[in-house]
Amino acid sequence: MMDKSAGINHSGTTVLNQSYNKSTHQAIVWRNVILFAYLHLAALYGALLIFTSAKIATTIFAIFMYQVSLIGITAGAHRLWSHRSYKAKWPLRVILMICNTVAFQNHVFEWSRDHRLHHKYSETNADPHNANRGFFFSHIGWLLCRKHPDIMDKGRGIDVKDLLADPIVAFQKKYYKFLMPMLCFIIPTLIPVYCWGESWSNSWFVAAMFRYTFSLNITWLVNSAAHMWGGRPYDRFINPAENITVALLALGEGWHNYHHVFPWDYKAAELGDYRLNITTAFIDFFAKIGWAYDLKTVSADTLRKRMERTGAEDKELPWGWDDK
Ligand code: ST9
Ligand code: ZN
Ligand code: ZN
Repeated sequence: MMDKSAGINHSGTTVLNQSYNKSTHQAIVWRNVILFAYLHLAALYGALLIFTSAKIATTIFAIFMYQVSLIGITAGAHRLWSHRSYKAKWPLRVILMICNTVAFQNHVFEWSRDHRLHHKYSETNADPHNANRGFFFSHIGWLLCRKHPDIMDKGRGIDVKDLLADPIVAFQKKYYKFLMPMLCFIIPTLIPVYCWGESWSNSWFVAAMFRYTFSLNITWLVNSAAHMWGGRPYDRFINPAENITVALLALGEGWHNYHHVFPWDYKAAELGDYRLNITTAFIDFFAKIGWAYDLKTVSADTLRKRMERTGAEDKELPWGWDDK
């Protein structure tokens, strides 16, 4: 059932009560507070080890694994499974599922269900990481407390049948408790030790703790920074913004004003500039060999009309516009 205060904004997003209802108590989950505190302290120690005792191969490996894991989020959970912005044959879906498991951001089913909710009820209590509650909440705070009741309520109306119908998503969901520790923590710790003689401690703190915590924070920046800072050339009435720094770090996911206006575009950006959108290069490569197909995008005419109707009045141009 729709709230009495509900309406539709310019992006077709359902708008509920925009302000956070402080009377709803969301209990703090102390287990998560402790685990995330450990994770961040361990990551800081890992960063110190990078500059003191870790082998260069271990640092390169950590950077590589960060990119691999984020591709599983950007090209996998996000552009493929949450938005169906392109189709992928089963070998590519298997690769993406493996990369996604390395990222440990919950399995694809949970990630995509919550992400569809984020788009439909942006910046409301039904948005899991409601940016109207500030930087801390939208960045990490939402993972430290119980979900707002509106999330369960509105979440029941989100169609997730397509996700469960994908046997690769169902397989990952079923075996996540085994696959996730193996791929996110155990194997990335074993490789540096057995392949180039790294110490156990350096391997754990750099290739597992630092790499994982860094990847999480980059992803969370899309929810926090890219919902606050940047230009709004496509829709000036919404918070999501074009954030170059986030785009660079998050493999092309910082063009968030565009993405919230046109979530079905496989580029998640207007421009297909590979330098600031590695994920698009990845999908285009697989399209060339036929494993990715039916890539959806937005016509120049639709784009122009939308910018004229709702774009920022100062017509601030997105980065790289001149390259067109
Ligand atoms: C992590 C996730 O970090 C990061 C996601 C980032 C998302 C970014 C998205 C925006 C970016 C856009 C561009 C993307 C590009 C990415 C860039 C990358 C470079 N609908 O959850 P529970 C029901 S994870 C319907 O336990 P609690 C359901 O029955 C880090 N129903 O709620 C559910 O059971 P089940 C590692 C829903 O108890 C039940 O409620 N992971 C919905 O309030 C209980 O659900 C962690 O640290 C819904 N939407 O607990 C774990 N939701 O699921 C963190 C729930 O079985 N999470 N239900 O069907 C937790 O510990 C808990 O979820 C909690 C809430 C404490 C936060
Ligand atoms: Zn968003
Ligand atoms: Zn999205």
